[in-house]
Amino acid sequence: MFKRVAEPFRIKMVEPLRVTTRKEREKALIDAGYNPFLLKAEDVYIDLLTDSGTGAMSDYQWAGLMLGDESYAGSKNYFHLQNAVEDIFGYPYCVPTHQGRGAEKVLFPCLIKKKGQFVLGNMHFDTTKAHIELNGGRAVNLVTEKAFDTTTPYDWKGNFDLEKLEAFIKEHGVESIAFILITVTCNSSGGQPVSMENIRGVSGIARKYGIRVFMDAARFAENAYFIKKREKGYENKSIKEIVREMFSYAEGFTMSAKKDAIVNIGGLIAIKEDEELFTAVKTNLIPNEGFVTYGGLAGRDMECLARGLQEGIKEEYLEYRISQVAYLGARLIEGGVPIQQPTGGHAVFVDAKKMLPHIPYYQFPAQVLVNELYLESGVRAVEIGSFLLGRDPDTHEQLESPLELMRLTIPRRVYTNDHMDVVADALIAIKDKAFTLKGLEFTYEPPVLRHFTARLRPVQG
Ligand code: P70
Repeated sequence: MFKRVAEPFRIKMVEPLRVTTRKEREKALIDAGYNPFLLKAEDVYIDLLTDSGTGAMSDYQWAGLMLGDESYAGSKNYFHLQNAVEDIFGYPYCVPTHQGRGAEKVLFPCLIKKKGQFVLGNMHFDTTKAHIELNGGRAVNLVTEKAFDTTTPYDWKGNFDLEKLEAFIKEHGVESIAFILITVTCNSSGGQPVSMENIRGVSGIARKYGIRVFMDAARFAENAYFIKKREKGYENKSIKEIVREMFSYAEGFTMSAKKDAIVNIGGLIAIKEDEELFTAVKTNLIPNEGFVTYGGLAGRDMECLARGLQEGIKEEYLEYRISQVAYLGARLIEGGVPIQQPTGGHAVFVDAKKMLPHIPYYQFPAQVLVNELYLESGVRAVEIGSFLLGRDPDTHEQLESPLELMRLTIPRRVYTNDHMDVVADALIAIKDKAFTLKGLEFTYEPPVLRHFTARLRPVQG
């Protein structure tokens, strides 16, 4: 029996949900062109599209909103934020940004010096890849092959393949590499953690060749929790001690604070010791995001963020958080639904290739599953597979993703395990009729980032 962990909070305010009929959902999905990004949120019962900016703030964070110092320059909330960053990560230099991609847009041009330089990652998230490419760089994924075998559990499916990393550096030469970016946890491989040993290994190789290391820190606290639970020698360390060590191996980070810092909007760039780099960041921040002490956020947003960073590393919160995701995973495994194993930090990833083997990648099996889950139960998930991957920029051929996944992304402190049961029951019911489901084809396909606005229909005939 799975041991459920009760919420380490009680509920002070509620937001009613609307339950729709199947008929209403059928109409809503047709109106949305079979693309749940285009649904009205009020037509969704349980929204598992993303864990980004969808968390519930605490009473302490909401109280912080009233303490916003909305001065253009030198807001006291900026200094609270800076103190929190220094306290948790040990980095003295930081600036806020409006969200993660804002941080990427400001930092990356300071690091990519020549056109065509590589940015080596475990697995870059798509906005990250986009900002690398917009700055003339090339994004390279070097995640362990074990990540692509969903049925065999492995504790560290976010790890770099260190042999591949060193081989790549030797083959292409140090000059061709702009920097290394470690994404914790690794979103694209299933919210999977990177071990401390692996982070240390990456940093060792980087030091040997004189390459800089940065972190994509969106889910840093969930990664630290996995290290505490799974890695020998860390069981008695605090989350903060683990975070400190993780970040001691890097020179700086970008962060979408909409995840582990539990705010609805916000991002960060922080730097350990390179004052020259920090000056370049500040210079680039001003025309893009705003002055250095607000970077696209209101004073009140910075206060919530400073408080959220501290709440996000509390162990009793992380234990509840990770165990809720694991609970949904356990229910699905028990019901015979194939998922990426073990479950990750922020989401359960259902293997649609295994569940709908009769639908080829170019008819988007995971998107078919997302749509059927919505019809069955009003739950909205998101496709992470060939639909999201898109076409080869040169040949325009549809690319085949190594994994066809449906991501059930769990917002923080928002839903209960009873909601998780609704999701699990719906998917288990779908499993038995999966063979009747049909693939999808485009009726409208935008040229870039098509998955957000594309329109589809079931294949005809
Ligand atoms: C998600 C969202 C954002 C993200 C990330 C990592 C590791 C940077 C960013 C950018 C985006 C999303 C995807 C599908 C549906 C809705 C939203 N991830 N690095 O859900 O940060 O969004 O703040 O600019 O995961 O995974 P930001």
